[in-house]
Amino acid sequence: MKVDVLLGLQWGDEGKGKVVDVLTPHYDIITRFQGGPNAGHTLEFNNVKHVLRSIPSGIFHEDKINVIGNGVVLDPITFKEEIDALQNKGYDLRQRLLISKKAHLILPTHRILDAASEAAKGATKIGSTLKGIGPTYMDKTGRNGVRVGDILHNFDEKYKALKEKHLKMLSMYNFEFNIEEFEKGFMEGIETIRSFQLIDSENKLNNLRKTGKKILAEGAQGTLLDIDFGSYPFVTSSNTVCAGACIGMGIAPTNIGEVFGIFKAYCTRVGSGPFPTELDNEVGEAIRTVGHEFGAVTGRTRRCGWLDLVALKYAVTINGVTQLIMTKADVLSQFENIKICTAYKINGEITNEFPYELPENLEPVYMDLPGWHCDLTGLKSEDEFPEELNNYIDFLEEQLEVPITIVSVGPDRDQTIVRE
Ligand code: 2SA
Ligand code: GDP
Ligand code: MG
Repeated sequence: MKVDVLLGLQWGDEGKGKVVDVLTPHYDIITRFQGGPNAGHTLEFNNVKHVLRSIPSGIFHEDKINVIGNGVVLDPITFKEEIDALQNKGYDLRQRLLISKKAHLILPTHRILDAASEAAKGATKIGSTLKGIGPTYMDKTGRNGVRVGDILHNFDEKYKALKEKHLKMLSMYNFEFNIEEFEKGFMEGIETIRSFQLIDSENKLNNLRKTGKKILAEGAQGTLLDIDFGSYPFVTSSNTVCAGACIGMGIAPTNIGEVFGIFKAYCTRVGSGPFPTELDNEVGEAIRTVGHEFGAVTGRTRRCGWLDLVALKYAVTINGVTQLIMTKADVLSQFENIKICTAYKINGEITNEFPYELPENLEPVYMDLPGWHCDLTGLKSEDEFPEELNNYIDFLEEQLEVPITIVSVGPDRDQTIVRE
């Protein structure tokens, strides 16, 4: 049985959590394969909203297994917070959540290093979520990291050695910090992690796959934040693209099946970095207000802009997307006309290729499509789609050469339309 992957095609927050939850009944296992608590995956059902950080979005379905894969970086503090919050809501996850021993741990000093590094960068800061993601992946590739499996062996020794190294590094920054503030919660979180099944997830996943079990891998952040293909250096520190799913779970490329690429009917970005179609005006503000575009973790204002087809085509290619999922078309109902960026003009030259860098003088070339101008949030089937929305979908399918098989028209599970 092949493993399907669902991942973001833009700068994150495309609605991955919501759609993974909707697709979960078709699968046996849901996995996360990269990123960490920088992610905020929101899902809604029965009028309750849940925001997940490190736990896969299949967790609300009782009979499913959820796996935190080896490519994830896990913060014991936020993990315990997440577990406690879900337990308080009546969800006991002990039997349905498994954690890879090879996932790396985010230490309190990783968070402090993240904050110190951002403060030192000043105006050129990445706009990180300050969750310690970059420093943890640096220690992973630098071969200094502490892994979940170490909790079962010589944890204290490894923890102390890495903490000491970090304290030396921090002495080079002029940055005040209080490690005690985090350390108590960290040690409590380690005990929470210890109470779960810690496994060699690559073996478990491949064995399940071989016995016909269906696995869905859930991406975090988005393609344009990928460490290799995103708008470097304004990116996260992991491979968010489809190839990252192979690495982050131990699944061979030949065993990947469907690749669901999810995108908003417009674009958002949170944090620093170039954003060609950004609308730093009342139109962007209107999208933000209606779309509630604020960081699910940090509450930061998300920058908003029109759909960028140049970037989207790039993302479809890099990921080998086989099915597209479009979210938040309902947010555009307010507009008479909707713009789509179909090319970039750079130094007078028109290009359709996503360039090495997105220069400041880049001018988006737009085409206008008529808006649908009606409320989509109550629609139940594609037969009810207004003609203008059908035209918008047809145009994108033609340009991207991939079918849009799911259209989401609101944050709730029920506001999801599968196209035949
Ligand atoms: P980091 O913390 O090192 O990964 O930050 C590096 C860049 O990656 C961006 N990033 C994100 N972008 C969108 N959504 C993310 N998750 C949260 C959400 C964000 C929030 O769901 O809303 O609450 O602010 C996410 N995580 C990382 C980040 O903004 C930097 O540009
Ligand atoms: P993720 O990180 O990709 O899971 O996305 P986030 O949860 O960070 O942000 C997506 C936001 O949009 C959340 O608040 C969702 O509840 C909401 N959402 C998802 N799909 C739709 C949709 O089709 N329409 C509207 N209006 N909101 C949606
Ligand atoms: Mg998010």
